[in-house]
Amino acid sequence: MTYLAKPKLLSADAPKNALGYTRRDYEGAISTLCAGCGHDSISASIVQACFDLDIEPHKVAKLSGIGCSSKTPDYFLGNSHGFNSVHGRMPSVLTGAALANRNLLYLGVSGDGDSASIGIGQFAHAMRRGVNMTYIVENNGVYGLTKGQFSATADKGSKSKKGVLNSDSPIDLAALALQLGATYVARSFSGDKEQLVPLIKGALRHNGPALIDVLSPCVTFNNHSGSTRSYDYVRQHNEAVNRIEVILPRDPIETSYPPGSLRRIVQHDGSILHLRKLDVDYDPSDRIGAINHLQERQALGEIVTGLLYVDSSAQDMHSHLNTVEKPLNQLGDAYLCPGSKALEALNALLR
Ligand SMILES: Cc1ncc(C[n+]2csc(CCOP(=O)(O)OP(=O)(O)O)c2C)c(N)n1
Ligand code: SF4
Ligand SMILES: [Mg+2]
Repeated sequence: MTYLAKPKLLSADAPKNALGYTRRDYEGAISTLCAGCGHDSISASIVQACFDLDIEPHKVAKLSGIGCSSKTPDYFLGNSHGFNSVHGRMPSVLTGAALANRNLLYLGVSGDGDSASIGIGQFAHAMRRGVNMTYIVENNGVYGLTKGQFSATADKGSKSKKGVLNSDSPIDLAALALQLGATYVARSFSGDKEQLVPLIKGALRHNGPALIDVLSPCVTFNNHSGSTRSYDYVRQHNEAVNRIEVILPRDPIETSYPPGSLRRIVQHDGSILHLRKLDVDYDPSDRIGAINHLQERQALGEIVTGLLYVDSSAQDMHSHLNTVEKPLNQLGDAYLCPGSKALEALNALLR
């Protein structure tokens, strides 16, 4: 039952972060998803990333659409702001919230149906407008909540649980985000926490639209042979281009990677992404190269994961629109009603 809070039984030596919080302080209600659902592992990775980054829970706004994936914000960050919107509409609701108050950290959680089917237009505009958000798609290739119909990310030729072949071409949300102007694009797998947690951390510290497409098997409707979103299939076809480590400005810069295999990227807030290259030719600052790489490898049946693209000097929607720094609900009367003289001058400008 989602309204049942988790019991707060804690061992006295549970690790605490710099704010004095334990991991439990970043958790939410008890999950009602099927046991083994990939989405629960993503929730656990979000909890870990926020704990590690010492994020104040009340500074986070988590928004979602409709679907099993979109239910998950109830299961993490129980002390944060949350809004469960309409199917496919999370990006516009989040954009509005971000425009009204830029002082929160925006986390959008969605499904492949929510983002690539009904919400594809909203997804596209959030990416191209530069909304400063971490956008996580929990991608299982099906509409889990409505019992397993193919979604728009399902591979052509993949088989449903009942043996029906999907005849439509898939939408690759990471490739689309690259084309639309997202400034941090990654792909990962719910079963690879070691890869996913740092990717979420890097996205949360990024200034601009950060998309993480996370392959997240649906154990109930899409985990059979013939599916290209099953645990076995993703494990067998996963080709990571790099592994990242996120170092905050306060942390000592230590790394166990041999220097030749390392690339260092400084984000706008001073955090450092250490990228251990696994594919020597892969360059995560080359947008076109990233698009080509995804398409080439997809044609070979590979699932490319890792940090696919990052623009560390990205500007977000607020700087594009030159918006006011203060949250709108904190603007006083004097600012909002500058008086009749100022209004006359403004009207004169528009005549
Ligand atoms: C406007 C509207 N159309 C259709 C639905 C029915 N519906 C609910 S969830 C869903 C699909 C969810 O799929 P996805 O986003 O992939 O999430 P998953 O359950 O797979 O995590 C659909 C079609 C709805 N709730 N609202
Ligand atoms: S139906 Fe699929 S996506 Fe939904 S909770 Fe169950 S395993 Fe997860
Ligand atoms: Mg889905």
